[in-house]
Amino acid sequence: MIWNKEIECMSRDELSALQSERLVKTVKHVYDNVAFYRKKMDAIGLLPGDIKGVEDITKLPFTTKDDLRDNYPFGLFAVPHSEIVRVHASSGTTGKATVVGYTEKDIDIWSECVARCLTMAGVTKDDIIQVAYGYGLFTGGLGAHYGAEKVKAMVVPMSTGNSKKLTTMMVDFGATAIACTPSYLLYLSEVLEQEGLKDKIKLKAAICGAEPWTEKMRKDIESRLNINAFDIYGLSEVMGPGVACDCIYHNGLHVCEDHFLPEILNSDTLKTQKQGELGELVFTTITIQGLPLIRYRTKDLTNIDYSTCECGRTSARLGRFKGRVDDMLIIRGVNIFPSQVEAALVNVKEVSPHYMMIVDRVNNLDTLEIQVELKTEYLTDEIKGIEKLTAKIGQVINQALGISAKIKIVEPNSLKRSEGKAVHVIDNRKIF
Ligand code: DLL
Repeated sequence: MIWNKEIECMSRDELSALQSERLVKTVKHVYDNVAFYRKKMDAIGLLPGDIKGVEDITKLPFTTKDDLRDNYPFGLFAVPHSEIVRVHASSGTTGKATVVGYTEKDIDIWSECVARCLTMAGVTKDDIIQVAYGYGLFTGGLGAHYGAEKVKAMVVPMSTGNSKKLTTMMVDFGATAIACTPSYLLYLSEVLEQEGLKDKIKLKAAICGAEPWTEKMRKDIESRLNINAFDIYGLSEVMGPGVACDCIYHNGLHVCEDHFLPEILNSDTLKTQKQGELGELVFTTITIQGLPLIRYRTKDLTNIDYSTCECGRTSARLGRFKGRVDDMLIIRGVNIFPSQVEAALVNVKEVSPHYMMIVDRVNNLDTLEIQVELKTEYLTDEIKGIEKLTAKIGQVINQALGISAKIKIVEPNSLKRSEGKAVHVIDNRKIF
């Protein structure tokens, strides 16, 4: 089933005309209402009138996560606060969150996009869907929730955390769909097995995203639970989940291109890659009012295919994500930059700024250990003192990252020093 046939199956020419019209409006909107963009455009002598259509996109300046952080919290909003009905936030590179604001219309657009994705996954008003992304500042929970209500499914807002309750309700309610991270779904499949509930579920589809996963992992989930698993993509800055999703043919993720204009660029030269070539995904939002973004560098690596899909949709399809250009990690669905650990540790006087993050996946759950070096002057044999310090650092890290980590205090000068770029992460999950 297709949620919005007129748009999703529009001819590429018609779509391009629509995108051009919307891009022109967006550029004027940001020039008139966001000092940051006005300054950037003035600096290169670009006027809104110079942008006549999508073919002019490369004339526009880029936006990065740092720009959002530098304008924290509301500096890039393009409407007065009275027009904003909701905010969400995600991790910034050094502690400060990036904050996103939505007008009522933005929330409608978001729900429409998620509704399209859920429809690709076969979810209808007859389904019972458990939303097991986190609710709160993270966009996953509420984003999926509103989209699921839009398709008029029965929504069970589980959020994350209580896996036994979730699996029990999955059986008792006869849930037919679930939206959560792929690693959490693998974990849930184990819980179902342990609880002897696996044969009792009615699940048909899972809409998984928020972190990288492989085609092998998708197939593994499908065979373990006897369901169809779909890949949904999005990022808070550009709305949240629902920017793109794969259909029943699992041949790339259909972008909601009438709202988000994708480009794939070589991240060194910033030149457009050829169709099919791997590069950095860049988005320009063309209908968003609250926080419109021009050429936002997602730092996600993928490729694009503009051919019509077997399902009939004409929207461009993104290949499975192949990693990131920067050092952002996604641990238990939470975005983490090593620099956040560094920023947190400088506040702990007993330890040096040398640290190592060891990421792994045990029983399908991500684990994070942070090894921290004690300063020589605080070296002690007293176990109680070390335990206290470990707990203190644990708290500091939890506050900074939003997830817990196992803290291991190590002896002064024991962590390997690097001669080139410091290596702060060992990721044993081997996702890519
Ligand atoms: O993760 C939004 C979301 C929620 C997407 C629920 C899908 C489902 P952020 O926390 O801002 O937003 O993280 C965005 O997560 O730039 C990617 O690096 C990664 N990511 C999201 N979806 C996928 C996916 C949400 N399907 C960052 N495959 C993005 C690979 C993904 N990576």
